[in-house]
Amino acid sequence: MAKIDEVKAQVEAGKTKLVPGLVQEALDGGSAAGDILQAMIDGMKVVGDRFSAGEIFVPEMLIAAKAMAKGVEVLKPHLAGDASTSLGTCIIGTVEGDLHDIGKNLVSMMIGSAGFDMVDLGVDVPAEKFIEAIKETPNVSLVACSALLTTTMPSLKNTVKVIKDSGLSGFKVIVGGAPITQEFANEIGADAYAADAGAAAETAKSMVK
Ligand code: B1M
Repeated sequence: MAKIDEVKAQVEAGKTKLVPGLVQEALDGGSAAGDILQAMIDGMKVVGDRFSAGEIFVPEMLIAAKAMAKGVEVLKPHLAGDASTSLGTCIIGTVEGDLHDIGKNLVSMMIGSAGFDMVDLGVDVPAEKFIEAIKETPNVSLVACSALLTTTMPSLKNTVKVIKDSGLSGFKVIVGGAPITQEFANEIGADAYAADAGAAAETAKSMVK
């Protein structure tokens, strides 16, 4: 089995201890960091599909997520660029009610590497906490909100509304996550939508420059 396929298989199996070494071996073997990342994302898709089919349960999803997070740690220096100018501060978080953070962490890493200073509020972040952070943080140029569940799309909508209604200004709001679409982003009044972490970084840069 090719190393990159092993990475995918061991993410699916939730082999937290094996994945970092396999990622390193894949890098050493010449695989591109982006391809290794995609293999892990594909592995998580398989995990999600198995969960939907009732073949596995939340603990297995959680273990697979931990394995992927360990693999991403190894990939980090190879994915992130070295932006020298600051484009201001980006406040990022997963919205209230939602505990998924792997995608948000990748988006944070890529936006950070595009030249933003990052303030990561974590997961399950109430709209009011975004507001507090915007008020307390100097030079905020971007607020990034992630949502991974269809059931937390209303929470994302509320978050954007609370931010927009707050009267605070000087920054843009970008949203994303698996169930989110450009159409939904438009509907809830976000300034931008990105489908993945790379697009989020590109969009973030173009919005504040
Ligand atoms: Co959950 N989960 N989960 N889960 N989970 C999904 C999302 C699901 C699709 C699985 C499935 O059923 N097939 C499903 C959602 C179905 C739906 O909403 N229609 C689901 C469910 C149902 C649930 C629970 C409700 C299960 C339960 O308890 N019965 C529960 C909810 C908990 C909660 O949040 N309140 C739950 C729990 C969990 C775990 C905690 C066990 C774990 C998360 C651990 C963690 O994140 N630390 C987990 C996992 C691992 C998954 C899957 C398998 C993988 C998610 C992931 O990390 N993907 C997922 C299935 C899947 O996604 N295929 C699933 C890899 C990651 C890189 O992709 O997060 O999509 P993603 O991020 C992408 C893009 O979306 C985008 O960029 C990233 C990549 O470049 N993006 C942005 C993300 N944020 C962005 C922000 C942006 C721009 C782009 O701008 C700001």
